[in-house]
Amino acid sequence: MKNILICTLAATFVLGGCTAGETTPPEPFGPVPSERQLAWHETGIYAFIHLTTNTFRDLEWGYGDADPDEFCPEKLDAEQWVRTIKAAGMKGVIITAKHHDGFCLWPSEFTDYSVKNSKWRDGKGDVVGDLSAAAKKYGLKFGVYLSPWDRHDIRYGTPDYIDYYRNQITELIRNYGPVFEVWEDGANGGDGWYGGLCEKRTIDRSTYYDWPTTNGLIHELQPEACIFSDGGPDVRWCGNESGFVGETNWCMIKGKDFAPGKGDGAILNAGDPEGTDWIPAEVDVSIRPGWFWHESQNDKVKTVSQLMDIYYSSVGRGANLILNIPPNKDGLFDEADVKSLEGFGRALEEEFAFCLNSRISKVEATDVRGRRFSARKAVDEDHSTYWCTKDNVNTATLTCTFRESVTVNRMMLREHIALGQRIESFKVEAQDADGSWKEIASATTIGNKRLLRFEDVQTKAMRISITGSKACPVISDVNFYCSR
Ligand code: FUL
Repeated sequence: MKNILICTLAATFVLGGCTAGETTPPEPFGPVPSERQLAWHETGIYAFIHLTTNTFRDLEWGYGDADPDEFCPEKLDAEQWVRTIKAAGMKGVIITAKHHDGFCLWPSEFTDYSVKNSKWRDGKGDVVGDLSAAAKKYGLKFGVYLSPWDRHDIRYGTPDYIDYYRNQITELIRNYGPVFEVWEDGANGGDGWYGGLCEKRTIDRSTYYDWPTTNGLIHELQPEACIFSDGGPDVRWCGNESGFVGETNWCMIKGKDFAPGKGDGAILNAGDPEGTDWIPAEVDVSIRPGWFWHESQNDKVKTVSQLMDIYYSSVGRGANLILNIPPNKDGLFDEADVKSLEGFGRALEEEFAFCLNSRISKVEATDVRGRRFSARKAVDEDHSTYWCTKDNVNTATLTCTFRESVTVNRMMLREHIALGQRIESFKVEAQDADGSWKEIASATTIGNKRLLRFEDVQTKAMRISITGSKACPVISDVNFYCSR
């Protein structure tokens, strides 16, 4: 009896002042990410490794005719790569197991054109195996790039080649997994060695590979693996190789309009607010001008500040970043690349080391769905909780007052994307000593993450106004930082 009374009282208290629905989360809006995509969004930044016979021939696209003996990275040390990747603050690594030249960096049972027929380590070497083991040892996620275009193999262009491709992707996942991402490159078709026939071969990019079957196989073998290609199915290309996604970046596109090597670059860059499928953007860029190592580019390694700009225009706009670091002829990252990456790792840590949220004394919002979704949920440390307004309230303001005056120059905002991407525009203002509000920044989409950097602002209060949203805003994080 006593228990029943307490429960009744508690229920009355919780519901007091609320109408039904205020304590239930909003319905998902539009396309939403799958479990594997949600995990991918948390990965943020990872490394790309481009290595093959090209490295020894000073080439970007090998013709497919190099002798396996030319592949000879005498000092190859995958742990050196992985240590550097970790020091740069990256969470994973993807390797070109086979690039367009067709040479396989693992001893595949489905071709002779691989490390097993190279004099490197007497044919006993296995670059993919070494890297997968090093990644496990150091706690990095691991992924594979298997070029759909193969300029070496005589089967390329025939149905047999599709079996070959599927056998190899199966072999890679089974022997070296778990993999978090599989990269299906769009570059395709043209001239090549093709078993010595040295000719031009053209395929139909939309039909030749029968991608739905291959992708189904990958997902069956490795349900956690996100598949990257120009148009997904899980992750899309950002439309350029220069290191940026659109200032406005929606995670949605109409997947049916795309295939590897086929699609509208502008849509890939910005996404499509009316898109029917959740296919977020990945920004792929190299630390050097080329994807492969070239001695002539040793003095063209991107600086810490260039890498930071790329970080803000990729991760900072809600995309993921895959940064390529090509090993040299010895099979090692060059000193210049290591120096830049270590510096970048330190800079990244310093950038967000000093969070000011613990100094917030009061958080108010112009609308709150219910106590479970209070304004405070946006500034707590828990990414899984969020501030949310009532249905149909699509504009709102969140005001944070600090205990004492603080210096702010960085911000991070995140939507709770499990319920869809909603916000179209927002602005940030700081309160002046005289009580008036001054605009500090404004931007469009938020999505998984939006990073802002601005000049030092000395203030006792900041407010964020959602000025446009497709449905009630659902915000999991609003973090303020002071970077020195
Ligand atoms: C492109 C390829 O042609 C380049 O060689 C490189 O692998 C890059 C990541 O993708 O499409």
